[in-house]
Amino acid sequence: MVKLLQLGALGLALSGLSTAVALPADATAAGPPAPAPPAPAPPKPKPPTCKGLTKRQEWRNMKRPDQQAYIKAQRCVMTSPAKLPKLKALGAKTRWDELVMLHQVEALQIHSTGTFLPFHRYFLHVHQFLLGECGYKGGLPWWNEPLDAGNFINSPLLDPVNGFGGDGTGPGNCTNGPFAGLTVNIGPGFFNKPRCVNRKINDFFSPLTNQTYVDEALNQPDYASAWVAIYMGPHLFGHIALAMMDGNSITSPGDPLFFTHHGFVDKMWWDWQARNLSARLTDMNGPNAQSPDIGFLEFPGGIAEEAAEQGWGSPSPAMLAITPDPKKGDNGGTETTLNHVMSSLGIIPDATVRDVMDIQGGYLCYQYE
Ligand SMILES: *[C@@H]1O[C@H](CO)[C@@H](O)[C@H](O)[C@H]1NC(C)=O
Ligand SMILES: *[C@@H]1O[C@H](CO)[C@@H](O)[C@H](O)[C@H]1NC(C)=O
Ligand SMILES: *[C@@H]1O[C@H](CO)[C@@H](O)[C@H](O)[C@H]1NC(C)=O
Ligand SMILES: [Cu+2]
Repeated sequence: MVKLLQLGALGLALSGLSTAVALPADATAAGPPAPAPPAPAPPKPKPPTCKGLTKRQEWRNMKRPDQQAYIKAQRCVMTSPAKLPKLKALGAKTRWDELVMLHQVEALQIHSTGTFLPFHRYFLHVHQFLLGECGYKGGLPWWNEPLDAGNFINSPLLDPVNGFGGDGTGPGNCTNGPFAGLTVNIGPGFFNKPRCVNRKINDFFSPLTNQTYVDEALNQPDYASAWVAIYMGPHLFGHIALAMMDGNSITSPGDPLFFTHHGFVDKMWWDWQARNLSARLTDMNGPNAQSPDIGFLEFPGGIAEEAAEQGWGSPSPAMLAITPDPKKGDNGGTETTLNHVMSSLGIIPDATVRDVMDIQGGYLCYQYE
């Protein structure tokens, strides 16, 4: 609880992130009316890059059969055998384990970094690919958390029949519903120990995902401040309020609910981008890997201290051997660029950050509604 209280204090400190919005000086104050400028040539229509857009709907707006089709495919991914020898060698037994292991192996380069948002956008795309292997053709669902802020416990997303199952109970905090009885073999931390799908809802922290905090993130003037505000704001507090997979930062994607939370996170980034698309389709920066002295922004101490304090352990030599170079594409620098290469360890081909900047840019073709 001490740790949670520290994080609560952090939430309060967050308000310091908000930036004063400078109002533009009134440029039309004086002078005679200027002659109307010649009408500019209409912009050339951009050639369409997407043939069709997949709709990502908020879970409760999906039709029942679509919800059930999603849950069925999700269960299929969780029970399909692993395919990739190098991930099997590290302990992945199912296709789902492979996805969770991807997040585990790259954990120290995809959190508290500029790559956080592009990587997790790519990660959702990898998830979509795996659901596709199991026959799912619809869009990924997302969770509009402000609708449930302060009352996650009663969210329709936690329905045991038409949702992801409810709050964890009993030893292990295992959830009921469609994922009860399934095993995740990856985590916690850098360990691999078979566990049930588990979570523990905390409505003391869920208010910190409400619209006030979303707006605060969306009002940031540039990517450098936006990714931090999203990461340390609704993203972090959603995780704390859900405590998915032992509340573990390294392997929380073991709970399928993770992907609805990260749909919400991805939508925040897109909504922020859409406020000034011409500038924000290329606005990218931030470290491409955690600094050893800082580690995860939300925990005190550096990587080594967190490994001990959080009980995460450290990546094994075998894990390190398959960990991608976090500088790949970045000209050997420590800053994330549009050419930064993101890897799914062979589940799908690598992609660059540039590929995922536009959710309708051709590599990705979806919209949020
Ligand atoms: C279940 O969740 C509670 C509250 O977060 C936690 O204290 C407890 O350790 C968890 N139990 C297990 C077995 O994970
Ligand atoms: C969000 O929660 C904070 C308290 O944590 C509260 O002050 C604020 O009014 C809430 N905003 C909304 C839109 O409910
Ligand atoms: C969009 O961003 C550019 C570059 O930062 C800026 O010059 C422009 O004023 C912005 N447009 C709007 C509508 O905010
Ligand atoms: Cu993550």
